Amino acid sequence: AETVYLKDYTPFGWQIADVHLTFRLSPTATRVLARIHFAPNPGAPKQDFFLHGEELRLIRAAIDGTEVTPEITDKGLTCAVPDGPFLWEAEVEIAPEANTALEGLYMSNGMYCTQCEAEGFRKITYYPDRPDVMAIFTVRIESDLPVLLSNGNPGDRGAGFAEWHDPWRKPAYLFALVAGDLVAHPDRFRTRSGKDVDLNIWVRPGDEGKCAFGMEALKKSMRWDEEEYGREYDLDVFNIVAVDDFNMGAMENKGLNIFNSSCVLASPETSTDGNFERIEAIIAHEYFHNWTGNRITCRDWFQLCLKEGLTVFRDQQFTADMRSAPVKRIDDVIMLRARQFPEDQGPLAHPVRPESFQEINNFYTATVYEKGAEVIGMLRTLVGAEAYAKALDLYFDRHDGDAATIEDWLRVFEEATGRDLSQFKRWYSQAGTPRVQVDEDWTDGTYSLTVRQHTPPTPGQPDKAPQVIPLAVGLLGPNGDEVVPTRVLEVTEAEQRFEFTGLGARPVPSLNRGFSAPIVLERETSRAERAFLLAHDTDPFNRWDASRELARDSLFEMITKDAAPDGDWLDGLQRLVADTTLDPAYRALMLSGPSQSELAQMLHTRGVTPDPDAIWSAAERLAQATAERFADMLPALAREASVSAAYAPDAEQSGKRALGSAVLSMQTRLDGGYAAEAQFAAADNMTQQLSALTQLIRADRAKAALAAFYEQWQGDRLVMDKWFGLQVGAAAPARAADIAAELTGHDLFDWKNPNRFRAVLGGLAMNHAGFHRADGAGYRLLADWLIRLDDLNPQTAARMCSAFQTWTRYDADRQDLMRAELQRIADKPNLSRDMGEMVGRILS
Ligand code: HT7
Ligand code: ZN
Repeated sequence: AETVYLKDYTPFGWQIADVHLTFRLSPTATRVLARIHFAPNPGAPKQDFFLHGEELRLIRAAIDGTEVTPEITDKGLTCAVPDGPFLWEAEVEIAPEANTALEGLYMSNGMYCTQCEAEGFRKITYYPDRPDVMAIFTVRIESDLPVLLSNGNPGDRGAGFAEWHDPWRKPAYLFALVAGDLVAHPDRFRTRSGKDVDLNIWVRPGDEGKCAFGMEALKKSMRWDEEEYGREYDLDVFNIVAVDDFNMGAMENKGLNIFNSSCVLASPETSTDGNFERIEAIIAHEYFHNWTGNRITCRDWFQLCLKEGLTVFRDQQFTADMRSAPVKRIDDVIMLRARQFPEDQGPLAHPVRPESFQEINNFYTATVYEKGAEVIGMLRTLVGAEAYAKALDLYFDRHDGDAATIEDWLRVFEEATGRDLSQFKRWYSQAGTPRVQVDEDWTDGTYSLTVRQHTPPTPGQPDKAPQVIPLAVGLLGPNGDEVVPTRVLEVTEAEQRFEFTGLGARPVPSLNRGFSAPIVLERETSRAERAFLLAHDTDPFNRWDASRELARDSLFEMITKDAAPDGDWLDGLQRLVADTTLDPAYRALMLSGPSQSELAQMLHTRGVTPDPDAIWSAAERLAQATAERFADMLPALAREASVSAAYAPDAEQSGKRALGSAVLSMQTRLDGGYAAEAQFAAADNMTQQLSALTQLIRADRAKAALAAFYEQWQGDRLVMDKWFGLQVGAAAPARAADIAAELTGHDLFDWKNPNRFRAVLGGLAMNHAGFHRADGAGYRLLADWLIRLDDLNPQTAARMCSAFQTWTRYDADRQDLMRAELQRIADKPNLSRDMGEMVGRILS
């Protein structure tokens, strides 16, 4: 397959004034008529007139009214065109019903919908399908379906048709169309300059009752963006549509966001607290794209982090403001370490701004999104909140309407602050997680820290230069008081020394507070010092991280030396969890141990080959020991966790329920499932119902509860995804692959639906010891299904290949088994470009 390089960027040879599209909808033979005014682009080199187009049947093409016969390949068409401006007309036929890849125009439960990012528009009509070609779109939809939607503001509407006009120039990836039998949950928002905006969440009849939360989240996002970033909404309407068949979470199409129904529909009975929080964040994320992504878009797909990193950073800030900032930071770092660190430390490592790709869909990664957001966070830490705001204002003023680059982004910071960001830019070009060693010295009342950094090699990047690392540091005195409040050390050299004077006694350092940089701290610290930080650190992130480190150390000893759990750590943990002045959500986080894949990663970095079964059994022993240790505290904690008010998915209540879930998990280890059965029977919300069901599965006592759950929820697609996913994800490792295999034969296992496919096969990949079962059954099952899915939906299949990305960490037998499965995928006839690239990189 062809590789595309950032260095080869060339502007398109023409500009587009306007695009008129007419859709005559039919499941098997939709006609798309395009009228596009092209004019030569004075800034571009001379080139052939090439329009992207895939899986299109060209009916007719004309230039300035004269029919033409372009040369057509499976990638697009070329055609001789006049020297000056011209009108391009084309009529094509497409079959949305046959589109199982869910890119372009496709059908989901009788509803037409589109997904054009990154390169789906070329499956709708011939077009320069690249983000730097921006145009004004006018759309006419002809169909008997009652609801016909597209981008922008509504125009004429009558029997069997509707027109839409988007006054803002946009790239084709932001185009959207929806047609179906839908009902609206309407509302209204008045912007701060007094403009009224009609808001709608469109859903299938029957789902109307699950829209209220999403609508509130949307209004909060709109207000927040005005208050925090000075950004106002810019159309008369904002529509959101819920779709059942969707490859990812949601899509920020201009004025017409399309959501995976799992990311917008919510009710207390069917959604967990975690679902509510995620929905609020995704609605915010897509809404924030209206400025960071839509008004200012990307010049090319290598600049994807320009919109995604920034928009993730903005949605993280939003959630921190709406809920608990420390809990949000810890959640985000857990996610980063679980998803981005393995990417950065394995064969799929790539820079936040990649320099080449075969299939851009493979680069919607944790590195581009989450590490991209960390890079923005570091920039803000380095320049300060005020300068950050000034730089953002300049960015919006200068680049509104542009297709911009990372260079444009960094330039506004340089101009707003007078800083030289050339070294900082390495965060965008160097892959890999920097390792930072810190040594301390205490001499004659001067405390010093010597910081050394290095970044291990990654594919194609053997040597790394030092990065700019904002290391937030605080110092604690021997009695636990903070003697030096948080200060940001700017580490720029491979080795650098920082001094602190005027201290009466040798302090204890609290390093990388708030996880100020996405690094791995390599520091030999005593358990006593970690326990001290667990007890005293004023930085909530580092207090949590100290506990996490102690848990990891204890598990390391348990796995490698069959040691007993660290009793001192459990003492410290008990003291913290008993502190009722602390947020229950924070205490619940303290009680959740490191995941098994995180432990595998820890063992690997410490030079030990991870044995998934040994990891699982150590984690079980530690959980049992923790439950026994906390036994006396459980009744008091359960009382504290109980909520008497009506269910609300807010931070306060969900924090209590999270603590309640942690208590139930310990209780189940002590009573074998008695309390969980009672909670399952009494639960009036999904959070408690599902946490009880999880514990019952873990206690191998879930038969009746699973049947009752099925009986109750078989008509609800989203809840049934939970039913499928949980049985595999929470299964005992020896049984996970068999259960997954059995569920793929269930009547309700619709493997063409990405949510259902991910529930079962993604659930298997998440069950660490289950997936890595020594006989290879987990690997085989996943590979079988990825091979099958590849013909239908390569994008989703390829994303799920990353389950194999850590294959070289494991023992020789498991490596052989995984390599064989990867090879089997690679050898599949007609393997998609998506899968070919992923498997090739993983095997390289
Ligand atoms: N910008 C979107 C990324 C995206 C996507 C979404 C749905 C289906 C396929 C997709 N390909 C790329 C989502 C976002 O980051 O907001
Ligand atoms: Zn996004």
